Amino acid sequence: MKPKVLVSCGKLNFPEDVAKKMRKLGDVEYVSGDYSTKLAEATAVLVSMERVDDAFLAKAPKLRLVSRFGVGYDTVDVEACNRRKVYVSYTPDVLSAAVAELTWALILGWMRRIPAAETYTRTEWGKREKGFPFGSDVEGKTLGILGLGRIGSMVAKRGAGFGCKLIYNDIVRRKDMEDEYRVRRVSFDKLLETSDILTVHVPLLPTTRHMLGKTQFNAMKPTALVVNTSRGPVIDQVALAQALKEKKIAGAALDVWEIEPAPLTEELLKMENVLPTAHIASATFETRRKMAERCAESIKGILEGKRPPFTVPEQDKLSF
Ligand code: 8YV
Repeated sequence: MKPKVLVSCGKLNFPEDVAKKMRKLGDVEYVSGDYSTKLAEATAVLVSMERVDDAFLAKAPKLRLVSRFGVGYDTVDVEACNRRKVYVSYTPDVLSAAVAELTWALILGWMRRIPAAETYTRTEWGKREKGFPFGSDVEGKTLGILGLGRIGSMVAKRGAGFGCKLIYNDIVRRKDMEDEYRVRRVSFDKLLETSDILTVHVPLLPTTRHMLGKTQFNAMKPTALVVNTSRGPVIDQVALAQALKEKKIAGAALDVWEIEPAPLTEELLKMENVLPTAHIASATFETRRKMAERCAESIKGILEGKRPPFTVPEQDKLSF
């Protein structure tokens, strides 16, 4: 009997032809909804945003690999995987450009009021009534980047092209980026005070949860825009809605949410100065295929009895 591989991210994300290449080595099954009973026989599982914790792993005694379809693996308890000798792989790098592009689409969309302009064009333009959607320049604005890692750096590079002043805050200094793109490292407080546009690119960790809340919004410019394409819980959404109502900041463009899918009752979805998207940052045909291929390489590795490539950094020195 061939080893069992479960794929929970659907055929759009993990195309049939990629799955086909693995079928010589394993029995690949697409799953959806609650697939916990199928875990009993699984050797590898490709996960989307579902939580992989002790309870999940307890149902999967034969599991050797959790392949995360994405770069963020806050949904996977890596320590629990280590205890059970299960590798965790992810898909860094291949999606950085797509996420940076969506970040810029949100920045430009909000600054130039594209959603309002679209509505105006479809409804009011011919009537020549009030409401012409004036926006703001991006050139010359200070772009504050919280987290200058793989994705933050790509956002900075594009920001240089748009003529922004670039500042960043990160626990790691990026001298290479400072030299090449004139991006200046500042304290977290300075980043909040100085940014016209603040864009978030940190992973979700205990130390970054609610990193932006009431105190931080109060410290920002009343004209500032906050953009988030990282993880919803990095921002305290209740505090954000309050800050927007009290005009402590001017707006937000959000691709990620504390609860996903964001419930339609969510206050931020009803605000005109919020530009919302549905966690689509990596959702391009090209990027999702690259992500699928990365996952397939890791799965192939485990099915061939090798150490899989693209394991998470916490497992760099581990071999099971
Ligand atoms: C999701 C992401 O993984 O890379 C990440 O961490 O958040 C996204 O690319 C993707 O939406 C499906 O799981």
